Amino acid sequence: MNLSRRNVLRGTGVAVLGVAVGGWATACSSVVPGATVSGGAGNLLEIAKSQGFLRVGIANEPPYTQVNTDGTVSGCEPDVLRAVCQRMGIKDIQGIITPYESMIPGLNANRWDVIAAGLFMKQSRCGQVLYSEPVIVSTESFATPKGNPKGITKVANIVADKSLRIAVLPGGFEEGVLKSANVPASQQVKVNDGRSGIEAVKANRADAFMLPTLSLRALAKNDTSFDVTAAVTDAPKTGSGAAFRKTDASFHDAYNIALAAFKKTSGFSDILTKWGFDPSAVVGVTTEELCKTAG
Ligand code: 6CS
Repeated sequence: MNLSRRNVLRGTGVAVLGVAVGGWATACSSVVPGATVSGGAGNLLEIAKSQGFLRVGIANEPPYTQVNTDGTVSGCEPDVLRAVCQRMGIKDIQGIITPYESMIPGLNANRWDVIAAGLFMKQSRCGQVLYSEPVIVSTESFATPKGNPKGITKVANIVADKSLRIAVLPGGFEEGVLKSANVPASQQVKVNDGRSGIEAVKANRADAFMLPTLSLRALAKNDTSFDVTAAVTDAPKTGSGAAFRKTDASFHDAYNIALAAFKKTSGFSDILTKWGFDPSAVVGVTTEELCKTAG
């Protein structure tokens, strides 16, 4: 099987495993041949080295993750993961696209062996996986109709006006922010991805769509029909890194050592800058700090 960077599979919220066919997966019930299904036996590094790839749970939400039309996996987090894996003797990564809410369950069910998707750190997630040290720090924003007619710039606006409807991804960090602010489900419009969130605003099914600032700006590059607010000041700082199973602590520790060395190279700052992230923003930020975020 061609394990070039063209291998991308599509996972869903259910136990879907695919056979990589050098591009988009076709769902089937069998385990993917050559999958690093380490089974949590703690030997992930050996398996990944011998098979030449690590299976990674991703979304497709530039600039955090991006699946190109030729099937290559990119985006800030997969590019950093690939570079660090190569420093560890693992040739490449194989992406499986899955919703954010399925990333941790899929990891712990051995459908993939790492998450590198901008799955922002917070208490509930940090309790279920082992996050590497952070790779990116970023912010949240709202997409609104042109001119932001309802003046939505903060979570507090949504709390104060019960008529406002906010689109969010199910199980996403933004849903957790609204939940922490006691915004009822009746004010939340669940959408599957960035594009459908924008469509919900354009169709007036939502008054705004909450997503990371850089993701909304990426969507706005191809669609000038909506506005993107400045960073939401009453949402927590978001940050993420690779996430591993708790049973892969030895891989996690080795990854952190390789990541720390990579962060000192221009290769790290080049990747972040290429995708629009500020490499200096993550300096001094720790997983311990980001895992204190409520939710
Ligand atoms: O961590 C999350 O759940 C959020 N992360 C990104 C990169 N996009 C939306 C998602 O809700």
